Amino acid sequence: MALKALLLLSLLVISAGLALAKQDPELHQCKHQCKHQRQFDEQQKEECERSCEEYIREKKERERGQHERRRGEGNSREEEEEETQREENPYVFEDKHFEDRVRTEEGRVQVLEKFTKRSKLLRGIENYRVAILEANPHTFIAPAHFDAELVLFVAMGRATITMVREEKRESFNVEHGDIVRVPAGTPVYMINRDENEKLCIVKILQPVSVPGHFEAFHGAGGEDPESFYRAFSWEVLEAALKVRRDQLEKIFGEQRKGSIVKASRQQIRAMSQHEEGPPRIWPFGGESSGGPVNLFHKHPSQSNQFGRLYEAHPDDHKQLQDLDLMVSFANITKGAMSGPYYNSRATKICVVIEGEGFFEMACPHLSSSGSYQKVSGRLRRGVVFVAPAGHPVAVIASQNNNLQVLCFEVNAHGNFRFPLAGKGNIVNEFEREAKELAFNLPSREVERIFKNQEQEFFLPGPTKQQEERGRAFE
Ligand SMILES: [Cu+2]
Repeated sequence: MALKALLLLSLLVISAGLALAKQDPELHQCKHQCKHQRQFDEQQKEECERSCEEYIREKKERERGQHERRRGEGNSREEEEEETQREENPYVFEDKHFEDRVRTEEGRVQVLEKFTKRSKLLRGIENYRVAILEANPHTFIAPAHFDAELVLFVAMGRATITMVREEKRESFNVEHGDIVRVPAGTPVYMINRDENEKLCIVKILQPVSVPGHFEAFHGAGGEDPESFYRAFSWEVLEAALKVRRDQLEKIFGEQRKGSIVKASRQQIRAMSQHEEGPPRIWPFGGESSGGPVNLFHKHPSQSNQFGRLYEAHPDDHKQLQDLDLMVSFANITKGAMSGPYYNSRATKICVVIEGEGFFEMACPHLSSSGSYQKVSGRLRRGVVFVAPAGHPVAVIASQNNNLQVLCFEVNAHGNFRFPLAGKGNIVNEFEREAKELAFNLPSREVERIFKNQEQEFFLPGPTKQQEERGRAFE
């Protein structure tokens, strides 16, 4: 009897232990951080842990609510099927797919989830991550290095970016359209030097340590951003920096404002004027030394009344060469579209910078019936979409606003764009017999469609867009 009771008791203990171990990893992490806030007393730590629990509970409730709403929506079988297809569309990312890495009163850094989180179809670009930094006017973004190769695009505002390269410091004043390469591990910091305008920087990162994951390492900091110096024992730090512990505690204990903070006008002026390194020479200042390239100072590679395309190719820019990355920017006139076309080798990762519209893409992977699935998505500021190599795609601007899209194209070397409409479309290149045989129609009829094309790449968009969009999305 006693033995049985003992057994029961130990079982209870074990299952309680299991329940604890199964704690939500995010909750665990949150509580862990509470425990390690050195400035908190015991009561504050408890409060902090309680707010963690509350946060997770609310989050779970929100998620449950969303799930139920979704389930409640579709009535007919068909609608339900469409719903699953939309959920399985792994090529479009919206607000909810971003996570705040940094959030202070003066700005934030949002990181997009791993491309493979929803579907393995994007494993070809698994080792790329997208992040967006936003900072208020006259702010300082704390020094850090990353275990990732980094390419920045200034989407809005004016910044000064400073990098430390082997004992020398280089600063660049950058503005809308500038592309900056930050090699992995390079200490980098920046300011928003504009007094009124927000700074918005879109980043693509290629992790070099843990595939698909990157971290920021802050040395100069305190509690927030937490300095990595603090991870060392006092003994080691005292020896390394040759100062006493109380001085160390002071220097690594003051900063609590986070990694984006307000700067004074004087500080901004001083930091944006002390530009070291080679001066900027038109069109791309300091480019040979790895400085910025401005996309908009280049000639557009495509330009007509329906849109403009700017491209920075790795063959032309050393900064992008080893990453095999092309950066492009399309400004599609309202009511017009780009494509349809496909990339021969490159996979496009696109971020909508301004405007609205939608895209359509043919994907054989998502279809169960052996044909092509039409993948589509509504586009507006901040939406990210991916067009893999070989996939025919068209991007359409709304009737009301131009659509501005920034794209990072991975595997750019040797890539060709094959137009599927417009002048120079692939069918036009076929000889007569091939047209006849492929379409099973007289070549005249095929040519009437594919030869009757005036524009290239940017084309007039559908006139019945409203209807089209209605069909594509809801
Ligand atoms: Cu596909």
